[in-house]
Amino acid sequence: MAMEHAAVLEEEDIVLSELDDGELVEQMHEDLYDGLREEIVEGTSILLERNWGAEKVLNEALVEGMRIVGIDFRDGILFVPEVLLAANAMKGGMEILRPLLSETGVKPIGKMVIGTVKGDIHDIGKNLVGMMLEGAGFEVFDIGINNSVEDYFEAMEKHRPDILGMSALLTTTMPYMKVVIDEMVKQNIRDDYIVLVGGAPLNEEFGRAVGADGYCRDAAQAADVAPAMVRTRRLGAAVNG
Ligand code: B1M
Repeated sequence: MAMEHAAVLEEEDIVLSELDDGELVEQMHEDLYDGLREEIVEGTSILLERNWGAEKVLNEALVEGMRIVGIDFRDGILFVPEVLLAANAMKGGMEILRPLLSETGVKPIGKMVIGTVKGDIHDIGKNLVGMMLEGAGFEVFDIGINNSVEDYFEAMEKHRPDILGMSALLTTTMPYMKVVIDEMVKQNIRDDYIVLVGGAPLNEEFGRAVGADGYCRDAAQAADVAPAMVRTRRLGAAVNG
């Protein structure tokens, strides 16, 4: 009890704005671990005030902190409720970064529908990809989590995107990407869209095996390849009449 009390006091004593950049980032990793949303929001704002770019805050403070949470979740040190709190804290920071990441002011260079596949409720990575694509000048339609073939088809029909993006974080849900792509082939619409897939358990080989046009390791890579793929496709369409 005395130890707990001391820890609370110690936490209360920390004034985030008085920490230097390195200490603050480290503290944010700890606060993310402890699921402290308010502190993450405050830390994010402080780093931005110190002229950190939104992408640097995202990668060094938030994504890195979440990576540590992931390791301890895997090793059975953290459990689902704690990880949910960490995810909620991360979302607090992401809400501040979102408009900055997408603040390009350029006319949309393409449209993307993105969603996590059926049976899978992980959405942090997918949200990041959406944000980065917005940042790269895309109009993004995020259809959320747990999407069936019908959900993806409905969104494609409604938004007519250049790209369909699918995310999966579980080895048990990633095969569903093939179900969606196979149905696109069956309905003769596969070639109407660029299909990009991503998520921690995937790799290039898996992307090829399910028949996607590309696999993206992370959000930055997605933001890199997506515009190039849309340009190439449009050029091809123009050349072929
Ligand atoms: Co889950 N979970 N989880 N989880 N969870 C993992 C994925 C796991 C690896 C943890 C572990 O054991 N180490 C493990 C999967 C093991 C496996 O399949 N082999 C796991 C498990 C087992 C589970 C449950 C089954 C646990 C349980 O209930 N027993 C359960 C499943 C629920 C379900 O989906 N049906 C579950 C639940 C949860 C929470 C709800 C608690 C929470 C999700 C909260 C949320 O998303 N709103 C959660 C979390 C947070 C994680 C970890 C810790 C972190 C995931 C994350 O957000 N990473 C994760 C461990 C880990 O991955 N380190 C884990 C940060 C994010 C920025 O990275 O999502 O990889 P990531 O996205 C990256 C890239 O992958 C890529 O870009 C993103 C940004 O750079 N990318 C794309 C992702 N999607 C893309 C799409 C694209 C392109 C790139 O398309 C164009």
